[in-house]
Amino acid sequence: MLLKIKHILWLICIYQTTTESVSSTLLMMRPVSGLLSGKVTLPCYFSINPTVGPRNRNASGTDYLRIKWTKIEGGVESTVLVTQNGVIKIGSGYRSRVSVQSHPEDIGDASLTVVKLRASDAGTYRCEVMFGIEDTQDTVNLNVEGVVFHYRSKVSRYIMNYAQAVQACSDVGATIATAEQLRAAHEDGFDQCDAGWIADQTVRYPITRPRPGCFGNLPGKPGVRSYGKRRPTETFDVYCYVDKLEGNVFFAPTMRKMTLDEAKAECESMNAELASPGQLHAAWRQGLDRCDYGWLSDGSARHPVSIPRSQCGGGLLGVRTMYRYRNQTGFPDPNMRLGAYCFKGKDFTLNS
Ligand SMILES: *[C@@H]1O[C@H](CO)[C@@H](O)[C@H](O)[C@H]1NC(C)=O
Ligand SMILES: CC(=O)N[C@H]1CO[C@H](CO)[C@@H](O)[C@@H]1O
Repeated sequence: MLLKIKHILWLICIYQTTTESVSSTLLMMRPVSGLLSGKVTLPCYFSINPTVGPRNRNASGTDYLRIKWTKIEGGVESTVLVTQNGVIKIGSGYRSRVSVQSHPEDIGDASLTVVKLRASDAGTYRCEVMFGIEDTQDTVNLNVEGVVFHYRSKVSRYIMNYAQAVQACSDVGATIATAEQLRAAHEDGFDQCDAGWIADQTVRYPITRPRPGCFGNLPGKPGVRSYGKRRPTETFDVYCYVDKLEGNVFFAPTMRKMTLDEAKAECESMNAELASPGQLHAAWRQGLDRCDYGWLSDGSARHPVSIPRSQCGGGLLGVRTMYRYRNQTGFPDPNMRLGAYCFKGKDFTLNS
């Protein structure tokens, strides 16, 4: 971290000594956080009162204004939005999701608003503004928090009515997902061939790899399938949503394999508790990667894969669930010996 800051400060020095004639700003990267399917504004400001030199005016007498937002990924910059004298161009993948103020030159504000946020929007963005004689650039990091996951009752498939589905998400440290959250997760590649309750009392499932048996109302096409609004007494699985993790999830550092009760005691011996499925999914989103199944607070056993490997989860990303039966139902026998995922809250005080 310190190295990074040093590097940036060093850049600022170089930049200022080599570009004396142009007044410029290059500020330090600041992270901005948004939530899945939510809205965020990436700040970028420029001076509307240049102090040096004649202003660079067009025939019409107005200052030439160009705003360019790009995303930097692996050293490659891709266009997010460019606006030049009132003409606006938007990169694919950002259509109807990004905008800037309609008259940025009046207030010196070239900030970018992004809506319907996806997890894949996270990363580094650069804004470049040319206005009159001014040439401003700035870089900002965006974090996107929030993850949608499928949840099935420990008893069997498709046995929760709407009220039980809402309760099930709450019991595992999450809330029932909204249709917007499921759509954003689908755009990031979420694929699950199981019908689940959504907050608006519809039943849906996200398919990115269309295949027989999962076509629903969209034969052959990727997209979120919908059964429409259902009676609250009908029974399905559920899609839950969890935003941020207020603490730490870790795999219990012991070589011992444990029953569910032993796993619980092991976490407690470290002033922690068994993590909930919601906490494990939030930790997975933050990069937790582990190939060992571990017990969780609801009595399920799962493990997070955030680095694809063929020998772990078949090269797929996500949180893998261990089922008792081949038809993917039932939680494992509590006497089975596994690892444990523990959770320790941020404000947890050690009272030994
Ligand atoms: C899944 O398999 C188990 C054991 O074979 C069986 O008892 C159960 O009824 C099956 N559940 C479903 C939903 O097919
Ligand atoms: C001097 C100057 O900035 N000229 C600009 C006037 O506007 C056109 C586009 O309408 C720009 O291409 C010029 O660079």
